[in-house]
Amino acid sequence: MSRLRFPADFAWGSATASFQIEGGVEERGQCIWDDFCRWPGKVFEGDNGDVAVDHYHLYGADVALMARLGFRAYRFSVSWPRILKEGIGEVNDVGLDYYSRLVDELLEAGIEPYATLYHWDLSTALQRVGGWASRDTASRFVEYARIVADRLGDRVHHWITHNEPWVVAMVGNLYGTHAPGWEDPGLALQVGHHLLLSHGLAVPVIRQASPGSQVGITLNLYPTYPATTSAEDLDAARIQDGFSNRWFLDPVFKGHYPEDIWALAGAQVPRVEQADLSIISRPIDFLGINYYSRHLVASDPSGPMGVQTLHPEGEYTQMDWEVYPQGLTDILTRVYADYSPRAIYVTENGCAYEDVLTSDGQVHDAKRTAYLRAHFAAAHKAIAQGVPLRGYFVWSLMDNFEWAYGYSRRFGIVYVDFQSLRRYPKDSALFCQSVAQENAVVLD
Ligand code: IFM
Repeated sequence: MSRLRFPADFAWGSATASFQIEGGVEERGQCIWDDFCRWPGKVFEGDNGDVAVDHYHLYGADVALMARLGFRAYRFSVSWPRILKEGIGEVNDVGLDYYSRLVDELLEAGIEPYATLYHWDLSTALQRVGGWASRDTASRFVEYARIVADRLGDRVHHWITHNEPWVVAMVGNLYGTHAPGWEDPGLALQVGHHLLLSHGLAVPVIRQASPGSQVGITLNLYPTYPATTSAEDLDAARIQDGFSNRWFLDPVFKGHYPEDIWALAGAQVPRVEQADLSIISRPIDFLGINYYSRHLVASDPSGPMGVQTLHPEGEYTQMDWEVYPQGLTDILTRVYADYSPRAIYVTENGCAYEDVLTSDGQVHDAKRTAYLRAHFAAAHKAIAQGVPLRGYFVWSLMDNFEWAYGYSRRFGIVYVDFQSLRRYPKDSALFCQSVAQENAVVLD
């Protein structure tokens, strides 16, 4: 048995996002996910976020639950259309007050708030005038960021501008399986550029409104491995890595898009104005990494970008994502070696499995516990190799709306009965409690 101790001030937390948990639809403006849920066939069984798990009303009990579970940090997102119903214009004080109360409640419970400003719920009104395809949306985002940071910035000391801009750009505008649902490569790359621009523009504004705070961005990253050591497969891995990882990492940390992928994009490259990349690469305080799985790829001239993604033998979650803890060590060490962020947080990691609630209110989710234990250990390995990893947020605190999968995928360490909305900590929550309390992971 070995016991892996984490650094003294390591932030153990859980993560959520506004649209996925809040509900409270009547007190916010309409967003693109409200629309997407009503687009027939796009979201499992037409599920929607009107009630979600009603965190908007139950946040007090949820914060108390987090405190009981021993978490000292919580990553949540602010819903832009709850602050500005049309994305711009009059401030909805009810919405700002809500987040202010949430933050107070967290601090009283000894939980440090980590606020994400954009986790995918763009106002429908802004989408009607182009959404992220319009450069103007980047400026609107900065106005919104200023309003939130002005109000919460005395108490929130960690800010994340965007969650997974790759997913927003590509899944929403290239694959069409997320809102707004388009399938246009040029549009996707333009959206990605405007997301990055809005990040860079917002960084100094947040710092000004929230002095002394730490500001960063969260990227979903995939360590990418070639199936063989052939030159063709190595090339396929380089391309896949460039598309999934470097396309966002390079602009943020190096001030340019990766040349190889830029060339590959041909006529689809985004319109970039002269100062954009120096704005996008303004120094940040930390990088958030969301890690779920890896890419294993081979060369395939008939595949997209000449790449085929393989499905190796192994263990998979209900999302059909391979369980690959070593990938977390690899992506952390690689990102630190290549980009030297000042600090890194794992801002999301977790898994969906088919959980069963027993008649006595328990969920014995041994697979999730094993998944988390192995990934915590993988993070520890990276710390031992010198990576400045400062915290780890489990996705997710509780079962919630899993985007196109609706309520059919449970990522929570707390089970939610979607009818009664009652919460039941799963065995994995008790495991996380012991890790957070002891600041250590025990391996058999
Ligand atoms: O639920 C999502 C979250 O909103 C963003 N990262 C991945 C999670 C699981 O799919």
